[in-house]
Amino acid sequence: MKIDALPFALEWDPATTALIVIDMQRDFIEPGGFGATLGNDVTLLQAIVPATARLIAGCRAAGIPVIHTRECHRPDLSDCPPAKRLRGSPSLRIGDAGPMGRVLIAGEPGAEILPELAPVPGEKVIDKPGKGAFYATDLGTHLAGLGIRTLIFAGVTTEVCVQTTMREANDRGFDCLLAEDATESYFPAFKTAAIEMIRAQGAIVGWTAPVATILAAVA
Ligand code: TIU
Repeated sequence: MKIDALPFALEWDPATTALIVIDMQRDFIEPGGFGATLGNDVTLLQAIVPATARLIAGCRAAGIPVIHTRECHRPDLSDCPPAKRLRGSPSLRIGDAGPMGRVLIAGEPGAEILPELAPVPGEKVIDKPGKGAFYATDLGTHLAGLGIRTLIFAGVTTEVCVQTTMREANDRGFDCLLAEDATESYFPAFKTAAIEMIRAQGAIVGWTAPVATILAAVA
């Protein structure tokens, strides 16, 4: 089968495809969380929630596995490098107490996935300490167990955790497709640039397509 993607049609098989939804957590999308502590306008990210929900629903209906990731750290911060926690001058550092609990800590309200996009029973949820979802997680083993060869990507932020994970996946031999309107950045110019650099040079990192195009192919 083919998806009408850019820079050219993507050949794929729904039986060996999974959807990865990256870090659609309150900490990145609601005021008072990690994204806001870094000085970002988090409201920009809220716009992709409906399209992301449609993509998740369409994949579920087609039997395509949905995998969710959460960027977060253990309460004792043993998996948070000091270089990450101490960098810059955020209003609150990772592990500090904020309005949604301790910033970017597993089990705290801010680390939870938005209720509209919440995993359903049986869906894999991967807590990751890095920007890439393969680093220090069992994602690679999980995908190998499922026989997955193609990955559809959604989530935030486009040029940070989404692009890092796509690059990791590309090096591991997966064909990667980014859902253009189910991903967002705090910096619109970075989203545009990330999408262009992903599909440049003959899909050097992967493909991109709108959610409606992906859903038409999945249905
Ligand atoms: N800051 C930023 O743009 N992103 C992150 O820190 N993590 C993710 O992208 N999930």
